[in-house]
Amino acid sequence: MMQLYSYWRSSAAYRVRVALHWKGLPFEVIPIHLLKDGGQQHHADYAAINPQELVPTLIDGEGVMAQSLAAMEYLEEMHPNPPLIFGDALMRAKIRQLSMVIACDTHPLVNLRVLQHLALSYGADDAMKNAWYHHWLKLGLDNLERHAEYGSRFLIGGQLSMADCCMVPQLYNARRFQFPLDAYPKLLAIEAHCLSLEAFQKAAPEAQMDAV
Ligand SMILES: N[C@@H](CCC(=O)N[C@@H](CS)C(=O)NCC(=O)O)C(=O)O
Repeated sequence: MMQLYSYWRSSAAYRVRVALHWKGLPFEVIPIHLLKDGGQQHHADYAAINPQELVPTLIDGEGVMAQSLAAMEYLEEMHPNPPLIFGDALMRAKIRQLSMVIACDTHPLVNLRVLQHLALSYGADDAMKNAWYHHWLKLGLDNLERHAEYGSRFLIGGQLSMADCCMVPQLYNARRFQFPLDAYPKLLAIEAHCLSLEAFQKAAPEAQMDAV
């Protein structure tokens, strides 16, 4: 059985949890608490598995995969049905494009270690960290809202894709930081539909064994 090193509130781990559940793949969650004991991601035993000291890490037999997009692409190649990356070459590129708007150009700027660095090295208080977070999140979500279509149940292609697996966890994260979402009616409608699916319900932060 595969194993996933995960933290219940990690949006990157949430992406991979959705992909695993959507594909109906059994997996065991190994919780890594990102705040407790100085952050368990920095402990030597975990750093030996994932030298980037981030979650998630997906283990499949001898295979060890860090980076949520790489892990989802791996799952897609090993277990293509039901797909998360589908259609012709252009559609597949667009799915990756929308996924990367979140995973490459939004989330890395608002990640825990970035916010911690702003506070520790530049004296940013909570208000400053929030303003930083809101700035970068707005750019990412504005972009996805422009791509989404009214009445669509998913971000692209009329079916669940890797892009939805990236977008929905970021909206969860946005609420934690009191980011107003009224400007994103299309994304909210897609999110509502996704959250009605069993894969999202099982992958949701609150449904995790390490949720507090
Ligand atoms: N690009 C990575 C990002 C992984 C990442 O930043 N994970 C966060 C949680 S969402 C983390 O482990 N943060 C710990 C820290 O910042 O120390 C991926 O997609 O897997």
